[in-house]
Amino acid sequence: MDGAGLPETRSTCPYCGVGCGVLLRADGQGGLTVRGDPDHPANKGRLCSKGLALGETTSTEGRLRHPSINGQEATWDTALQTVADRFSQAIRDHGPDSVAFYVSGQMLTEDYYVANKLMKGFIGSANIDTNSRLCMASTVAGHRRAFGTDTVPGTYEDLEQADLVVLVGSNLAWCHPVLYQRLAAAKKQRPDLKVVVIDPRRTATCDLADLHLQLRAGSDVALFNGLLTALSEGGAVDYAYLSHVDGFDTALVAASVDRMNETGLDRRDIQTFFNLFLRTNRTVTVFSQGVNQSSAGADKVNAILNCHLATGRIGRPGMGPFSVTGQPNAMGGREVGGLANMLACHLEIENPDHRQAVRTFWDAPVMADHAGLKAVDLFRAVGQGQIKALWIIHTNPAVTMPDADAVRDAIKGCDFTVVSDITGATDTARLAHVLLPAAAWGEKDGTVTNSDRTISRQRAVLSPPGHARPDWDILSEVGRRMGWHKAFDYETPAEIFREYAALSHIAGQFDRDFDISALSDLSDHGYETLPPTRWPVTATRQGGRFFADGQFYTPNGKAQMLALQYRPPAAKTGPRYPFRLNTGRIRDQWHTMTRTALSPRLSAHLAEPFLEIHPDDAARTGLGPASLVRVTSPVGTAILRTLITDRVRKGEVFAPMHWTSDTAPSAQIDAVVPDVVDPVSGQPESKAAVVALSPYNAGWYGFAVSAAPMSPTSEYWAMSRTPAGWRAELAADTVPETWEGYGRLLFGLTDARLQILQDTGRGMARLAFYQRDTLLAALFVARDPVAVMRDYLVTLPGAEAPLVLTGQSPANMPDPGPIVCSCFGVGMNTLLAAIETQSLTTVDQIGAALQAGTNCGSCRPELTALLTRAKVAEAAE
Ligand SMILES: Nc1nc2c(c(=O)[nH]1)N[C@H]1C(S)=C(S)[C@@H](COP(=O)(O)OP(=O)(O)OC[C@H]3O[C@@H](n4cnc5c(=O)[nH]c(N)nc54)[C@H](O)[C@@H]3O)O[C@H]1N2
Ligand SMILES: Nc1nc2c(c(=O)[nH]1)N[C@H]1C(S)=C(S)[C@@H](COP(=O)(O)OP(=O)(O)OC[C@H]3O[C@@H](n4cnc5c(=O)[nH]c(N)nc54)[C@H](O)[C@@H]3O)O[C@H]1N2
Ligand code: SF4
Ligand SMILES: [Mo]
Repeated sequence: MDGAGLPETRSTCPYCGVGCGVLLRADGQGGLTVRGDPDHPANKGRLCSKGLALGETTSTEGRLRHPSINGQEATWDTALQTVADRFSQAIRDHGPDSVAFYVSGQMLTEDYYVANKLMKGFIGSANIDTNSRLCMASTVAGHRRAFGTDTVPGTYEDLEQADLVVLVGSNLAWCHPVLYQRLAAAKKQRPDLKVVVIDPRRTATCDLADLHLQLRAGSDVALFNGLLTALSEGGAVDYAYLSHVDGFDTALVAASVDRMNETGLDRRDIQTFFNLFLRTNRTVTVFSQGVNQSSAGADKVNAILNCHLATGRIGRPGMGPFSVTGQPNAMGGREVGGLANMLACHLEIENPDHRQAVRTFWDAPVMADHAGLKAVDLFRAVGQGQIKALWIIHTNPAVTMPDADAVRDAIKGCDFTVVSDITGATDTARLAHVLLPAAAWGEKDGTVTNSDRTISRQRAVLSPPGHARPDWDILSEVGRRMGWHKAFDYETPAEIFREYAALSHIAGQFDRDFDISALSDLSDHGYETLPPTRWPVTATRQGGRFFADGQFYTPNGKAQMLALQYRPPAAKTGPRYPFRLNTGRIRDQWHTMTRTALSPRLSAHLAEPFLEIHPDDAARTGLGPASLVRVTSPVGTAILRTLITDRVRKGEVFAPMHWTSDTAPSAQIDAVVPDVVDPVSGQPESKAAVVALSPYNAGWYGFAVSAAPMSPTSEYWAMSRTPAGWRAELAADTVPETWEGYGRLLFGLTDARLQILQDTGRGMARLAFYQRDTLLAALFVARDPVAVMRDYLVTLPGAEAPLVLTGQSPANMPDPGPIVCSCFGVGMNTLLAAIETQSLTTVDQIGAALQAGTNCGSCRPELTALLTRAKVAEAAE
């Protein structure tokens, strides 16, 4: 309870793998207030911008309320029977491997458990793979090769206790913001804590870095092989610990082939990094998608693990390799056997004893006896007609799989596709034969595991809209209707969790590390009140770290170092495709934006898709500031806004992954990324496509604001939400017959009063639509990218705004500029003005003056960058 007197419910944030605890209070009318849970070990009360905006994203607007079959509303009874019948029929006619599930690291452990049990134990196929294949598969493979198990050895506290934190391919400031804040706080307290960032881009995370190694994309193995050699030559090898490790000598021989020129880094910077690593015992190496999403992803992981094994810096306070997970339950999915090549509880599908034990435990009729198709192969098989029935749950592969257009075509061509989602407005949901409404976060109960093995409860505080049901419940009922009544007779998630915990006891008997058997007799009340709990949880052990004792889970109990050779990314740049395309995330959006884009605050940070390009490359490609650029790869094309910046290396460009047909149809970046995968892990190389760039010179450019959603049709458009409605960027080749006609169609305003200003000779038009004096919508058109005060104009729809057509704010109402602090809505112009007029020199002073950066803190790296910019400008004067 807090001051307001209403009870608060503890739950867990549904976004990133930090797994922050939240305190939720429903207002009884569908609204929700959210604050950080001071007692949760992951965040101790902190939240980032996305977590804080959760209350703005739980409205039932746009939610699926009932099942549908071929677009027609259907009852649950008909829909579920159709799913069960069509899957059963495909299995009868074509065998168990003719069906597949594609699921998600955002599902609850209980959802995952039921899906996995149904596919692997009852249907008898392992054709269940998850979007974690695009996310964590290389780490899973690397961990298993080195440790014999997929286990993160350490805990979050290690980042705070370390003397050196190396961040490899991780934009922690934007993607794991609360963990970043914990690290920033530790560094502030103990400035001797050094941070090294290894990333081809200068990201917001570099704000904290003592050293940024801006290496060439894909060259991490060359760098870490060099490091292993330096550790050996510099006397940092822990020979006592090596008695627990095989493969040191061969790994060292392979590593001694010097390929460090491939990194493109200055040798002195490399040496600085090596020296730091050499002399710092308490070292944590955090890694993420810059490592995993690579055709050498598993090798990159093992190159990092090699260095930690050789120095014995593993599983001890402040020491260890640390893969941070992306999705809220990426870790839980790995534990519960969500990947096509695993069984539940770290048991292995290739191991007949493991299979038999699971089969007996489940009393399963048939057990999958070989690994199933991994995501990319799975959708290829769908495309080739080998999969007759496909069920996609909690993920949007038509947007996020590589070669996304081919994936979309494959799904479209599948005989029978089921999609479970919370909204029907996704590129994948639109392709479903049967569309099932899922209960969303905040409406259902279950567990998730975060990056440091802490299992936390998500709890329901809202009612699902219409007939929506939790995923575990939908899956269980299909299992029952397929004839396995007893095995899927679950009534609560607690029952599922207890069964899962009991299964982990068997895993313990096979000497697997994932053992939570002490939770197998948890009462319903115990489940309801389960506090955050780090596994293992057995009669004799709870939580802690792994591997300091030298006990591994390989057949001979020793860790394995690997002999690794640097391999460049699969696609080669050349005259035809001279640029390397890196892709990733932005601070305030989550993947395909089905939830975060509902929040105007989150949408204000970066409202449009963009391509970061170095100034020299922009000049030689003929790209001006804010112009549009066409990005073409061997598989597809996209149009993006040019963002000229020296944050990227020459020859490398970066685009975010978030936009879809609903938000910016020509900016879907996975249409450009080919489906090349790592041969070991099957994880796609999402960050190293090769592309050609050319200016997209449109016939006209437009900027529009509106109180209601718009219906753009132009070649290029990008639309996002604002506090007053919507905004859109537009561009197209052909000038419409009349701007009035175009505007009325765009805004759906047939009779509204129009104010128009036109100069046909200069290709300029400005239109404002009113109801009486209230502005409904406005459109600004020019022959070049439109220069108007966007951040002022977006505030006007719904207001009395007689003077819109100037496109400028009146002198007494300065344009705040693009939003930097989304908590308090503070724009860049406001910040720069205050920095100058009030001579602010620190982020804390900015906070005192404008509040910016004082709530969630996610924008603090950007505030530092603005201070630096202001200082540079002053020095230049
Ligand atoms: N705001 C936000 N946060 C998120 C998410 C989100 O959608 N939005 N998604 C969550 C999920 S599922 C995930 S998996 C995580 C991902 O978290 P991160 O991995 O931190 O995020 P990315 O932006 O995908 O990529 C990280 C960095 O890898 C760099 N990189 C690219 N190629 C290379 C390379 O060859 N070597 C090295 N060393 N670096 C390289 C990129 O420049 C980029 O800055 O974020 C989670 N958190
Ligand atoms: N180019 C490029 N591509 C990438 C990446 C990259 O860095 N670059 N990153 C990859 C990575 S790491 C990841 S994790 C993936 C993520 O990619 P996806 O998982 O495909 O993206 P999301 O937008 O998170 O999709 C989640 C879907 O689940 C729905 N949903 C929300 N809540 C529920 C619920 O409770 N139940 C059900 N059934 N549905 C729900 C949402 O509406 C949404 O449609 O993208 C991958 N693709
Ligand atoms: S860091 Fe932000 S997105 Fe990640 S779990 Fe915490 S509040 Fe949620
Ligand atoms: Mo991910």
